[in-house]
Parts: sequence; structure tokens; C-alpha cells
Amino acid sequence: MIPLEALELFVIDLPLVHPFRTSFGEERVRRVLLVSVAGEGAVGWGECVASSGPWYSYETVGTAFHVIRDFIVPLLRGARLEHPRDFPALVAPIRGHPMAKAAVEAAIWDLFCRLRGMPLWKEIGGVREEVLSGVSIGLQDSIPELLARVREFVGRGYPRVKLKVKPGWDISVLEAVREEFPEIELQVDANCAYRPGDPALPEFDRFGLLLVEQPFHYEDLLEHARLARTLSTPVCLDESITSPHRAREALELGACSVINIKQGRVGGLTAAVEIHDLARERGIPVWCGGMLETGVGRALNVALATLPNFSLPNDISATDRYFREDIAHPPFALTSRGTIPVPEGPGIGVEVDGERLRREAAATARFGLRR
Ligand code: OSB
Ligand code: MG
Repeated sequence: MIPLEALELFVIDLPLVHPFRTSFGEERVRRVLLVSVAGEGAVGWGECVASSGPWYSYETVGTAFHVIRDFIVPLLRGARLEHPRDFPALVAPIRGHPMAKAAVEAAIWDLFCRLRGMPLWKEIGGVREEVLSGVSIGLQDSIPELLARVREFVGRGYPRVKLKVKPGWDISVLEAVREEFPEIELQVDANCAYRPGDPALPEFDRFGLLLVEQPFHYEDLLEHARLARTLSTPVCLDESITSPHRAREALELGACSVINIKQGRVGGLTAAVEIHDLARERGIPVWCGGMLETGVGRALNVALATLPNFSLPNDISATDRYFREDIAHPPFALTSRGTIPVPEGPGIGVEVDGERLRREAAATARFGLRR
């Protein structure tokens, strides 16, 4: 049985090296909720991927704090978990709030693996010691500024670039990028910004893109299925895939031919692995998305992306692309092969700077879990 003695929550603000702008807003500081679970002298860590506001999803750092404190902790008190995979059933009575659940599940996976001295990626059946990296570049004020950003990241060795797009910031941008970089692996992410019938959509096929990510509303599987039938560029879903159930529906409908997996968005690592397996059975490639995580969340993403069907480059970039000083150590660095090496240590393989966390946290809370 997993020894669950105490759970702690920490909210900390980490300034981003560069503001990150998408079709739903801009982040300059990453407000992060970290979760630790302690037992038998070990501590496991998880990061909640919710943002400060309900823009990417309805969850926020505040709602996740509330759901963990008032609903997940009471369920966890005195709970008998043999394995982290038993956690989703324990919290199933709570509807929704996948990011809050995922953060606690992540801390339990880390604790479980640390107690066994086992790296997490091996525990879940990972098959590689480095994962393919890619970089996601936010919306910029002008095309010259965007080209400078692409130049910078291509120069650093990123083998794949993802551009944020929206109506009015799409075709002319792609023309300019393709003119300077005819060969790079390129993909676009609209974060739900288009309406069906937008004249830019068929134009995406001119640019040799790896995929187009989440063009339409997050609830709209049908329009994605229609688009997927007419576009030769693969359609990939991000925001729409909130659970294994939803992934099965999307694949059944033909709404996508690629899935971006984010463990937080789908309710945890167990669900993420389930979606990976489901896609694999159907010959659908997956890749790991990112949520501007600290090293805690990034380490979990790296572990997840060692699974065999993570066959496209991931939104897993080096630490210095996000933060000057991460809360977890050591930082992640890009290799000359355009990959991020998988840490070797037990659990997620990184250590959290607990002293700094206690010193700088905007809010903390501690809960005993023994009955
Ligand atoms: O849509 O993939 C997205 C960041 C925050 C919210 C949503 C998204 C993103 C990214 C960044 O694209 C990926 C990363 O962490 O590098
Ligand atoms: Mg996305």
C-alpha cells in the first residue's frame, strides 16, 4: 500500500523569460500550483497545469487549490491505494477538474516510484532515453519579430517549430516563415480561434505542415471531423481531448488523425497512458503538449513522452526557454540531436528547491492524510 502521510500545496509566481501570447491571452508570469505528498520519509511532487485564469480551460490555480483542499484531500484521508493507477477511481465522484486531480496523481506516482527507487518512465513502460524536442512560439507583434524568434530557436537547435496562429495572423506569417525556412519541421496551433468556413483553413495545405492543432471550438468535434475530411494537413486536437472517453469519440468520428496529450488536461498520467494506448491500437500518432510547466511538470512530460507511440516532436523545450531560475533541478537542456534527455533518478528524476518554495510561496497549505 502507498503510505500517504501528508499533502502540501504551494502557489508560486515564476516570471517567464519571454511573455507567451496565444489567441486567448498573454502570460508574463507563470503562477504555479505545486503539490507534494509525503510518506515513509520520501516526498513526491506534482504540478498543476492550470493557469491563473480560465482561458485555456475552465480550471484555474484557484479552482484547483479549492478542489484539492475541499474534495480530493478528504477522499485521500485513510484511502488504501495499492498503486497510483487506483487514484482515478478514488476521485471519480468529483466531476471534471482534471487538472486538479492530475496534479495530486502526479505527486502520488512520484512518491510511489521514489519509494521503490524506480524511475517513473520505466515504471510506465517507456522505451527511450531521450525525447524529441520542439518549441512553441507565441503570437508576436510583427512578422520581422516572429522571424527573429524562429531564427533564434532554429539556431539553438530546435528541430521543430510550432507557431501560434489566429485569423489575420496566419497565411502571410506562414509565407514569410517558409520563405526563410523552407525545410524546417513546422506546425500551427490555433487554440480554438477559427470558425468553420474560414478561407485561411484550406490554405494551410500549401506549407507542408506536420499538423494543424485545435482550429475550432473545444466542444466541436463535428466541425473538426468535417475539416479533417477536406484538408490534407493532419488535424490534431488539444483542448477537445479532455478524457480517454473523449479521445475514443474523436477517433470514432474522424475528428483528428493526431492527438496532443497533456496529462493535466486529460485528468492524470493514468488517463494519458490510456489515450496513448488507444491511439496506438488505431495507428494514430501522439505527442506531448506543454503548459509552460516548471521542471516538476516538465519531468513528468518527459517520462510520458518515452512511451512508444510518442512519435512526433513534443512541446518539451529546454528550461531556459521558459525560466531563468526553475524551482526544480537540474534544468533540462537540449542535446545536439534536438532531444531532451530523460533524467535517471527515481520518480520524476528532478529535485525541488523546497527552501526557495517556502520562502517565495504566495500561498501554502498542509493537510494530514492519516485517519
Ligand atoms: O495550446 O499548446 C497549447 C501553453 C499554454 C497553454 C496552451 C498551450 C501552450 C503552448 C506552450 O503551446 C507549450 C510549451 O509548454 O512549450
Ligand atoms: Mg495547443
